Amino acid sequence: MKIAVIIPTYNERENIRSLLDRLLAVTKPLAHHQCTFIVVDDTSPDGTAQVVKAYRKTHPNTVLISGKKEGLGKALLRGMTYAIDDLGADAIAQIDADLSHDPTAFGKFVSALDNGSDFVIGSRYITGGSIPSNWGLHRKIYSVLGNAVVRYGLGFSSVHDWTGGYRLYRASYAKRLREQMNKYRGYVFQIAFLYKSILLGADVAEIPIHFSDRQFGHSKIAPSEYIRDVLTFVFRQRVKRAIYGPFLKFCVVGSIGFAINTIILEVLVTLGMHPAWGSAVGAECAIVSNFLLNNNWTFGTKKIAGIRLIRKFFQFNVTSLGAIFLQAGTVLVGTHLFGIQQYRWFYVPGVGFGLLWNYAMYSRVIWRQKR
Ligand SMILES: Nc1nc2c(ncn2[C@@H]2O[C@H](COP(=O)(O)OP(=O)(O)OP(=O)(O)O)[C@@H](O)[C@H]2O)c(=O)[nH]1
Ligand SMILES: [Mg+2]
Repeated sequence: MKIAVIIPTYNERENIRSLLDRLLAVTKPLAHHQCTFIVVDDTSPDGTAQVVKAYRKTHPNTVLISGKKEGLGKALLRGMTYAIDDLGADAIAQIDADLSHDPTAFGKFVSALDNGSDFVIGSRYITGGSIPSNWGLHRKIYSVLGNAVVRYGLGFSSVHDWTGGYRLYRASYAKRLREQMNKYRGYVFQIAFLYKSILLGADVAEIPIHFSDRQFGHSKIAPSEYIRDVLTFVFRQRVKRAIYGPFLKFCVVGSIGFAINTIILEVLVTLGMHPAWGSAVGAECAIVSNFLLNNNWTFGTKKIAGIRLIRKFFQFNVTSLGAIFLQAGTVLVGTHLFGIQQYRWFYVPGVGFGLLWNYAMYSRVIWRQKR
């Protein structure tokens, strides 16, 4: 397998040679794998590029890509593009240049890929992994909390470390995602790339790593910009998933149900039926339509079949009562406080509460994902 190892550098003159030496030592014995090291340097003022150029003379499997400073994400993307287009790599690795990531762990990453994983990440937050014990409390909290926000915010809690930059993945993910990755210029690139790979179905493996503080040079991360980018990313993705996910379909199904309810009521009243009965028949027809459409479309991936269908349909009717109570309760409280004429002001939020209730019941009870 051809592995391209991307090493982004900005002012890493004191670290880069040592990292390359150590990486070479651990990758040499890897039979069946051919590694190329791509240093992506943003014309570091400290002369990192000169060190790499000198190193290349005796180590031809080292490549230097120089560019202007546009952020870590842009640098990683340049490295990916070179790995795909120029090297024809099968797998791509990323490692920080500041020796925070231990190169001796790299063999475990390769084994995990050999064993069938698609995306291997170095993890500080699983058993066997760690962050530096000498970090102050605020830095530990910042690191753990930041990671937790991403982990739970994006809703893939089985992956423990989202913000690290030590990874190895199949090049196919970089090929499929590189166009979309263009918009993530900074450190959020790491999170976005992992997230999008998971959405494409990547099987993630985590290797415990000890993260050590850099000894030379300075951190380039700008905390306020990073926090803003991460929160924006997590929020946007959740909204996107909510809009394009089952919720939108649920609303469409609900609207069809509402139309069925209204039409049947009007037809039956025209035929001479009492509106109360017409309304009840219409409501039950809407419930049947909602149940079938939700089962086949909204929650089609968790479709209920066979004899369970009858039990679940009964459950569906019972949970729908909750929405009716919420709607009626809101109207009751509102009219009690502000007078009967104001009922429309409370009918609308009442319908909204009922909608949320139904969605929660359908997704968490009726069409609950079996674990
Ligand atoms: N080419 C390039 N590399 C960058 C840029 N920003 C950071 N890097 C590199 O990305 C890696 C991680 O950056 P660090 O500044 O160490 O950030 P960090 O490891 O997330 O944070 P610390 O825990 O403070 O070290 C290092 O190898 C940096 O040299 C950039 O704009 N361009
Ligand atoms: Mg670092």
